[in-house]
Amino acid sequence: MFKRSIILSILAASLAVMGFGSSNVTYADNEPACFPVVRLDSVAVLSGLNATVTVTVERMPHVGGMDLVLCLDPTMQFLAAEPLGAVADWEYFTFRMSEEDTCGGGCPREQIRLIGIADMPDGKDPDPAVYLPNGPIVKLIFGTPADLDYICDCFDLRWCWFDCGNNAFSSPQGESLFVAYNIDAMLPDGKCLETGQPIIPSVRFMNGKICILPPPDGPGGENHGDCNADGAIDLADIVYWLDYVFHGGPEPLGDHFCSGPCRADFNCDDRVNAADIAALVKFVLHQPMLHPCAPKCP
Ligand SMILES: [Ca+2]
Ligand SMILES: [Ca+2]
Ligand SMILES: [Ca+2]
Repeated sequence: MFKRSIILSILAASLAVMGFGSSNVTYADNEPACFPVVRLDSVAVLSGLNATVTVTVERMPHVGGMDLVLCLDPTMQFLAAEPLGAVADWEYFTFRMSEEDTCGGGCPREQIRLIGIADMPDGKDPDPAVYLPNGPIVKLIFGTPADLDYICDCFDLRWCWFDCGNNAFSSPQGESLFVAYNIDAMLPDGKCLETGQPIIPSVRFMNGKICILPPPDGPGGENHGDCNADGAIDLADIVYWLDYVFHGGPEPLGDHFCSGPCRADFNCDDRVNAADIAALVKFVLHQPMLHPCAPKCP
């Protein structure tokens, strides 16, 4: 039932884009603040590490399928997408990527398409709860460049539209599509509003970004916390620090970069105190995180 209707709705959208059908537009009558939201995270990640960006849905009515398209700067390397929450229990989920230039030249962009269908024609019905996928729905994983030229740069992740069926959720029976509340601005040719398919412009799509943090090995920074001067910051340094400060153990080994007490001063505030061991423990247990002495972005 549903699968047939989603196929019909896709067909209807295609026919509509080709100019068939009559105007049949339904506008949501609530305030934009109450509209369903589809949101991309903004995240910051150390240069060269993978960035995880979550797609989150809020206030969405019951839906049975989605077709989402986002565009990103090719500097970010898209690696994978994984369904989350209710969408992880949908019967079909796939992602595709394309590097084709769909904007007429001169604007290289990469596109990621996320397609999900709650109920496929496999004789099984999904749990009714999957039709209400509010919360995180997809995890996107990107590789970031290790190139120092990108330090402190941010790269946009934007929802993008090439035709009416992009960035749309279908109703559970597939008879209508929930699209961007401002779809006429996203597809300025107005084609989407002229389709014969019931579309409900109601969803607020919010963009995200990935920002690249400086590496934690700024001048001298890597020495702060390396109490045993072996070039790594790990559990042994916590032990060394505790012994030095609380049990009268030996001073950390200094060098011309960083004196002994300098190495115990993990957070670079020129004092050795409890704040250093707290930050050091957090750093060792929760790496990768930014070293407190790393150069900061403006
Ligand atoms: Ca099924
Ligand atoms: Ca060490
Ligand atoms: Ca300190």
